[in-house]
Amino acid sequence: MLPRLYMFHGSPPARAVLITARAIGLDLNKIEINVMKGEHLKPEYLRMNPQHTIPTFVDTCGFVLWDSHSIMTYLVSKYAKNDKLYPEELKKRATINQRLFFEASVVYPYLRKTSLSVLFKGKNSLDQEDRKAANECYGFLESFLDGREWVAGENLSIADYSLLASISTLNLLISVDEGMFPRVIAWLKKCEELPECEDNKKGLQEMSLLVQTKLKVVTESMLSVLFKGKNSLDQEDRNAANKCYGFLESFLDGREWVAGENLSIADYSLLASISTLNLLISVDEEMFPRVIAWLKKCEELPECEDNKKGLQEMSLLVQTKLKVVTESMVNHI
Ligand SMILES: N[C@@H](CCC(=O)N[C@@H](CS)C(=O)NCC(=O)O)C(=O)O
Repeated sequence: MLPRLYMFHGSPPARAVLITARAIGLDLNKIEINVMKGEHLKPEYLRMNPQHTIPTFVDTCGFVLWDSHSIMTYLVSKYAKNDKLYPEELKKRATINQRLFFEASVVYPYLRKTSLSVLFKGKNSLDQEDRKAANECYGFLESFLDGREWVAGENLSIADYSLLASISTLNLLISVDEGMFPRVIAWLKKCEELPECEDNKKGLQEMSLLVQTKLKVVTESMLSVLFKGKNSLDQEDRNAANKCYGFLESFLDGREWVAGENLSIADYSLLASISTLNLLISVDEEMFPRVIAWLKKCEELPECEDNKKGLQEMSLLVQTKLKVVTESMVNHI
């Protein structure tokens, strides 16, 4: 029996996992998911991955994991013959993780937004603002590659695979300017020559299959309130926030903490953002009782003291920006 990967080739994160699997010689049972037909929203998929993202990985023992970055680190740690692609040495690993999070939190959200607007929302030209944002991603990457062979150092790593999948896709929409970003261009070429990156080419051709509706992330709502003069929150904001709370509620189903029976850094990460989002759009206790209980439990942890301090500062700031400060008032607008 082979581990299963639910995927489609157009999906950059799925491609990053395919490249990793090929690099370590792991055969996968690839199961194509058609997002256009909503196959990722069917109950059997949601039972596996309530966040309904692609890719989702199911190991031979039944262990389910999603998010390409988590899957890649797991595959190398479990199946690779050595740790070259994800070294155990602390600082090397930390740098690779930083690049992976850069992909997850900076490049991919932007790529997703832009490709959706072009492919499905009728946007038929990319403007200066789009180019500026893409160039910002390319610029960061250019600086990571300054004096380095690969994005996280002297050796090829899973961070290269992750960034290759998304940067090469973004490059289809807004091409990398060779004069401005020569190292990015050289790195893209080098990656494309790697035999394990074959699957990326195939996926790039299927780019038009990129379809999804993206959650509005915490930062998006926050930025619009703090810096873009938004002074009330509407139903669309509430829907997006509730979607986040809903995912979290399902992660907490039958679990003490967000990733299982034990407290982990995933709780700290989610606590910081969810408690902040809660300032803007409060978590409804009836709809999300587990999230409320988890927030309370986290708040009692001594190490979460700094979170409270930050929340107080943030809450003052938000209150001065939002005309209406309480959720009940928002609901009555
Ligand atoms: N950070 C995630 C992103 C996954 C993601 O958003 N995948 C898209 C396909 S490229 C998706 O699942 N879209 C459908 C949806 O979000 O409902 C990862 O790296 O796996």
